[in-house]
Order: sequence, then C-alpha cells, then structure tokens
Amino acid sequence: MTDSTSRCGYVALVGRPNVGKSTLLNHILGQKLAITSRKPQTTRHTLLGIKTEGPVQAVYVDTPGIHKDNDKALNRFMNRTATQALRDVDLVLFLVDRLRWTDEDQMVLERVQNVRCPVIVVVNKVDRQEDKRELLPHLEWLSKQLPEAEVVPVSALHGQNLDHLEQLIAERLPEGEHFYPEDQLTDRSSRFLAAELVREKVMRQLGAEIPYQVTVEIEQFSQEGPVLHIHALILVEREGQKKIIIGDGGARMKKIGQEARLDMQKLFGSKVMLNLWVKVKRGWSDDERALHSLGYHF
Ligand code: GDP
Ligand code: K
Ligand code: MG
Repeated sequence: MTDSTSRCGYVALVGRPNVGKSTLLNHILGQKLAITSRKPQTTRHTLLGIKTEGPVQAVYVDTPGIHKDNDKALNRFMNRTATQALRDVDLVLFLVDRLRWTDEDQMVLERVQNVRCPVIVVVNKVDRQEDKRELLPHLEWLSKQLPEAEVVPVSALHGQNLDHLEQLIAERLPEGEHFYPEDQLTDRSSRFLAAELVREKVMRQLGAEIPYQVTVEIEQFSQEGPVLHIHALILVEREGQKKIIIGDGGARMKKIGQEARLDMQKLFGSKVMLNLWVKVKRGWSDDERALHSLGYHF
C-alpha cells in the first residue's frame, strides 16, 4: 500500500493445532513471542502480537487451535478461547496445511464460513512441497469453500511469500487510529512470556503424553542491576512426571533451563538468572478452580 491512511485492526490466526499459527506470528513480528512445538496444544492462551509499520497497525490474535477433544477443562478452555477470537476481529487468517485436510480443518472451516469479516486462507508449509503444481487443485478447492477469500500459499517457517501476505492484510484492515503505541509488541506481561518460554522447552523435551499435564508459574521476576532474576515453578500431575522432567542427574532440567534462559535473554534484552523447580500438583488440568488460579481465565 502506498497511501498514508492510518489503518488498524485485529487479525485472528485460526486453524487446527500444528498448522503453524504461532510460527507465522513470530515470523511476521520478527521476534519469538509465541511458543511453538511439534505438539498440538502448545498454545493455550490467546496472545496479542502487535506490528506497527508506518500508518498500518496489525494486532494479531494467536489462538490455541480448535480441536476435537472437549473432555477436559483445559481442552474446553482452549476451544472456547479460539472460538471467541473469531468474533470481534476485523480479519481472519485461516491457516491450513498444504494438501493435508482433516476433520479438525473441517470444523474450523465451518466456523470461518460464518464470520462477517474478510478472510484470508493461508496455505502453510509449502516449503515441504517439491512440485508446486500439485498444490493447485487444493488451492482451487479451498477457493470454492470460501469464495470471498483470498488463498495464499506461504512458508511461515522460511518466510516465503509473507511480504505478499502482509500486503493483503494491510489492504483489508479498517481505516482508523492505532490502538497501541508504536513500540508495543504484545498485551502480555514479561512474566507471562517467561512462563511460556519455560513451558515450550518442557513441551519440546518430552514425549507424547506428559506435556499436556505441565504448566508453569513464575514465582519471582525482578531486575537486580543488569540481571533479571526469574524463579519458575513447573507443575506436573504425577510424581513419575516430575522424575522424567528432572532427568538423569538433573540433565533434562538443566537443558530446559539453559534453552529457556537464552530465549529470555533475547526477548528481554537483559542478562537472565533462571531458577527452576518442579512440583506435583495433582489434578490441575481438569480442575476449573485450579486452572483459574493458574491464569487460565474463562
Ligand atoms: P500451531 O499449533 O498452529 O501454533 O503450530 P506451531 O507454530 O506450533 O507449529 C507446529 C509445527 O509446525 C512446528 O514444529 C513448526 O516448526 C512447524 N512449522 C510451522 N510452519 C512451518 C512451515 O512453514 N514449514 C515447515 N516445514 N514447518 C512448519
Ligand atoms: K503446536
Ligand atoms: Mg500455537
């Protein structure tokens, strides 16, 4: 866009777990703000990522993926959060994987077909597609499902076609004053972001089952001179999970701590001293009151 009209709006990132919503947000912001991993349900909370470029401010809303299991309180919380984000936004980015289409994509599609605002279908992970021509039937099929929507193939991980995507986003934002100061990156506190970075490392370190039973609380977050002191408590459901997280002679904990600390230093632009503990808190993921006290607000 070449004009200087001030534009601002909320842009929801929706799609089933693991399509790359958080990866896309991080790439667009040029900062690692949202945590990502190969595991579904890495993102549990809605997070705003704000990008201001000249007259255009896009306020991205990263959501937990909409998924099928509604059995536990934590899962219900995540589905509700993702669905709410579809209301009251100015633009929806509907993320899908190249070629693969699942029941969960279908569920999200049906919700997206009912929104009133403009939609862009973002077909992600095309870096994995050797022969781009094979994409065409899928792109056409998607166009038919959402006739008003633009369909854009991208690679969130490698930044392919994201300039074009951002251009399309800017053109679809409503005219108006900016909601946030130019240098604001997110609505979340540094404490929240620190807890999420620890949780990301735990998610990435562990096997299939346990990660969904882990949450992180920040007990101390204080700047002392040039050093940020952060104490984080990792909560698990069972004694066995605690042992797994600690690892042989504390090896896994050490790795989690080192990786989280490096990310924190980049994000906060400060030297970080990080202390980690693991504690068993039985039943936290299926107890609405426990969830509330841990910051999962319904
Ligand atoms: P979300 O659950 O939708 O937020 O998905 P994430 O952003 O956490 O990404 C899930 C997984 O897909 C991670 O392992 C990412 O590295 C990977 N991923 C995301 N975007 C791309 C992409 O464009 N290409 C490839 N090859 N992998 C991607
Ligand atoms: K994920
Ligand atoms: Mg995510």
